[in-house]
Amino acid sequence: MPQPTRTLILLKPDAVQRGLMGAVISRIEARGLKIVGMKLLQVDDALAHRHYSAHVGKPFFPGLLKFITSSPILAMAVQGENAVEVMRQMMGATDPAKAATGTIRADLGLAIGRNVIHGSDSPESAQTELALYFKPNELIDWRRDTEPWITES
Ligand code: IDP
Ligand code: MG
Repeated sequence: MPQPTRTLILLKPDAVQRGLMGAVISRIEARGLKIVGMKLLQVDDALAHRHYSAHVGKPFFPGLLKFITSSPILAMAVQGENAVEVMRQMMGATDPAKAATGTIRADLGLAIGRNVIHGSDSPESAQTELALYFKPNELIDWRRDTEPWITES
């Protein structure tokens, strides 16, 4: 039986401003994934540079930095079997115009620079990214009584 893993999900400033937090959270809950941490926060320049260190220097980085620090985000730790991969599939391709219909980015977004959601791209980056946003005691290992109706484990 696959062990549950955790991933970092951010509802970006566009999602918060557009009132889409509930719509995205509903999809995550309905899929059977479990939210084990949640925080509304304002990303500052330092955190943005750490989170997007791989993109510093790219042509779109200044715009990305301005966008991600422009307004609050909702950070979530999401847990479940293959949570990283499942969330990436649910999110869809980086550019909402190219994302498959039915994915969060395709259904709720139009432009690559306003693509609603971030999700870690590997279990390793999930560990690193979760530590940027959450202290260990802010992640709650709670028992969900519907678990046997969602997985066989
Ligand atoms: P991902 O979010 O699907 O993992 P990455 O390539 O890691 O995509 O890029 C990180 C974020 O940078 C994207 O989600 C998007 O907000 C922004 N971004 C990436 N490429 C572009 C671009 O070409 N123009 C504008 N923003 C971009
Ligand atoms: Mg990425």
